[in-house]
This record gives sequence, structure tokens and C-alpha cells, in this order.
Amino acid sequence: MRSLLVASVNHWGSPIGGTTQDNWVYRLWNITYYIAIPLGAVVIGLIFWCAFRYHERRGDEHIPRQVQYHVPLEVFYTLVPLVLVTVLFVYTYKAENSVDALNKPALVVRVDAFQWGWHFTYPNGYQVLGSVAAEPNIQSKDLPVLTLPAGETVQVNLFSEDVNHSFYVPKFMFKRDAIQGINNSFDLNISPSIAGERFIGECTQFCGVYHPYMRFWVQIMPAASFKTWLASHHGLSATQAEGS
Ligand SMILES: [Cu+2]
Repeated sequence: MRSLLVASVNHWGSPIGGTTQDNWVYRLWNITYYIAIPLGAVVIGLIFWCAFRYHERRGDEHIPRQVQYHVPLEVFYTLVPLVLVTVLFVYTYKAENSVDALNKPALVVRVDAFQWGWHFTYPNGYQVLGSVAAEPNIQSKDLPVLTLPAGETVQVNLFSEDVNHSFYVPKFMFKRDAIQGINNSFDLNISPSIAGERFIGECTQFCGVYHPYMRFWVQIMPAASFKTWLASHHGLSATQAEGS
């Protein structure tokens, strides 16, 4: 009971989210647990109850009453799964729509994934380039930083320069594949409540030997300071090799 309580307080292992888009994803995550736990309890409980109540006893050869065509029971175990699957379907539909919806963006950032690193390009031409040469281990502090404003619509145009990669930011509960020749676009409306914080992002598609080093930071800024920040950044900023 206590561990169940702790799990629910810890959001069943999920991050709390930080964008408008992830609200429904978070709800879907929670509702899945609210359905799965009672369902699992009933099913596993019935299995144990049957095994205990009807197991063969020494000297007692008789077979328990065999029930067939019990209409109320059959209606029950047809309707209950139907209702549960419908609820999950509606929540999934809402979550997918909120993640895929594109609005008029205040900022468009281009993100290129490559073997093995990330390349961020802003509308004014400012670029951040990270590469595995500069991040010789997974704990590297010199990861490329994707700086984004909070409180307005940011559109990310995601590309791959070579093999398939995947853009994943656990805090945003969001992952999208980066596929060569395909422009995958998505919106992020980051909550102002997390402005000033930074979160880890990573590639989640096994893309070659240095795949685990393909990490980056997402730095969130209040919209106003972001404008000033971007205006004062130009050209190409490549992450420095460690120790230099
Ligand atoms: Cu990758």
C-alpha cells in the first residue's frame, strides 16, 4: 500500500512535464495506471482465489460445477474491456492530437541530428554545433545547448543528416524520430514556471557506436530575455573539446 502511494505521488515514474503539449500525454500515462492496477488486482486475485478455492483435495475426486452460457457474466466481461479500451483510445487520441498540432510559431528552430551530435540553427543564423569529439564521455559538461524561450510557441524542424536518430527530452515527455530526407516538425509551448532551468535531451535511436554520447541540454529562458540573448548571438558556436 505504502509503495503504491509512493508510486502515485511519484507520478508512476513519469516526469511532471513542462509544455502545453504534454498535458494529455501525462493524463494518458496516469489513466493507464488507474486502469491497469485495479484490473491487474482483479485478474490476479481471481486466479489465486480459483486456485485456492477449487484445487483438488485428497480423496475428493469430484469436479466443481461447470458453468456455461452465463449471460450476465459474459455481458460483464465483454462490456468492461470495451469501456476500458474506449477510455484509453480517447485519451491516446487527445494526446496524439496535442503533440502533433502545429500553430503559428513565434520562433522556428532547425535541429539536425547527425552521427554523432546535434546542430541547432536559429532564424538569425546563429548555430550551435555539438560533436562527439567534444564530448568524450556521457557525463560531459560540454554538451551542445538548445536554448528555448518559455511562454510562446516554438516550432522545431527536425532533420537527420545521415542515419535515423531520435530527439527525446524526458522532461517534455516528447520524442520524435529524425529521419534522413524527412522534415518532422513539432511545436513546444514551454511553461514559464520552468524558465531558468535546463533539462537533458538525448538520441534514443541506436545510431552507431557513439550513440550514447549523443546528448544535449535544453536551456529554458523567459521570452523577453531570450530575445535579448538571441540578438547578441551570431555565427557558429561549436562545443569545445574537453580540457581545451
Ligand atoms: Cu543518434
